[in-house]
Amino acid sequence: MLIRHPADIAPSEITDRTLFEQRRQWLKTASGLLLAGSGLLPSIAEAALPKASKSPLSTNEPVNALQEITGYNNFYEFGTGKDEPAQNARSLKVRPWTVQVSGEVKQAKTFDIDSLIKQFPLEERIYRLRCVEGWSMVIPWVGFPLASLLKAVEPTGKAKFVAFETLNRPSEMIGQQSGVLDWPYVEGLRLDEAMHPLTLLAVGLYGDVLPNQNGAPIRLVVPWKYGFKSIKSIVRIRLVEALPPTTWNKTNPREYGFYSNVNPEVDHPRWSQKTERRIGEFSRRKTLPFNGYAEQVASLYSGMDLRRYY
Ligand SMILES: Nc1nc2c(c(=O)[nH]1)N[C@H]1C(S)=C(S)[C@@H](COP(=O)(O)O)O[C@H]1N2
Ligand SMILES: [Mo]
Repeated sequence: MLIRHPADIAPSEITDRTLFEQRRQWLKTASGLLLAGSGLLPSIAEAALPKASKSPLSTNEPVNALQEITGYNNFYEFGTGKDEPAQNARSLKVRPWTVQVSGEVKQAKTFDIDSLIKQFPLEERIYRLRCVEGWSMVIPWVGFPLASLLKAVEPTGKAKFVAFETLNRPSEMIGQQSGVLDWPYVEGLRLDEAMHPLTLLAVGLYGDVLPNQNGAPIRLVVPWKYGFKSIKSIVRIRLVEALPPTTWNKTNPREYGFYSNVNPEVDHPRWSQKTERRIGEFSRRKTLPFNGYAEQVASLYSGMDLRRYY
């Protein structure tokens, strides 16, 4: 179900947010802490995020319900079924966690996730997410621009692309015990795409820490590209000179290119991309060029043949 809300109320402030607050409050009580200490509850109380400011880059479309966002996922490290990540990702340990940023930079750094969350001011960004399979959601992310992190390591003049890597830990990521994809999952962006103000590193959603199935503790969100570009549970980011390999392009190059900008004019070889189903809705809606972000990002691709560079 979609939650309807007046444009002036952030969706994270209603309904599901109230549940989060209640859970947090309850964890602060003696019995709550006792249970949390016994490992019977997730450690939400310790892991709460600093306050996020509201971003003007948000869409004012109604957001999807928390249960939809956390119950219908693509995260092949935890199985290929939409409901499998919610079950299987519980085993993922997201602390300690570091993100190594290296390559063509003046200041290679390894960031501890908790200091990273404190270092960069958090924003709430409500974005549309369009999966290449033909469904979409509206998700209230919490995060900071990838550009902030990249500026902190000072890319050299040789840096042209950014390569991302997901954790490789088959003991906790049971999907990695199968050969359904080449592990670890890798993705990439051109440097100007990576530096674009819309490109987000998300550390939360609905005002709280990222659920494991959504890519905890830190994942990329590139709202004008098909969902698979938004790589989850990132441990490594490298600035590189040459176009980096990407998981879905390696798996099926005819169907998945490097750019993967949302484009209703370019059909997937096995289906049309002209329409999509917003999760929670019955009838399909039109897919917009660049997922509705054309005004902000189309200029990144001026002069490029987007049929060739799909
Ligand atoms: N590491 C990793 N990242 C991934 C995926 C995956 O299987 N593994 N699936 C992608 C796909 S196809 C989509 S549509 C989005 C889904 O994000 P969500 O589950 O948070 O909605 O994550 C992307 N990131
Ligand atoms: Mo997807």
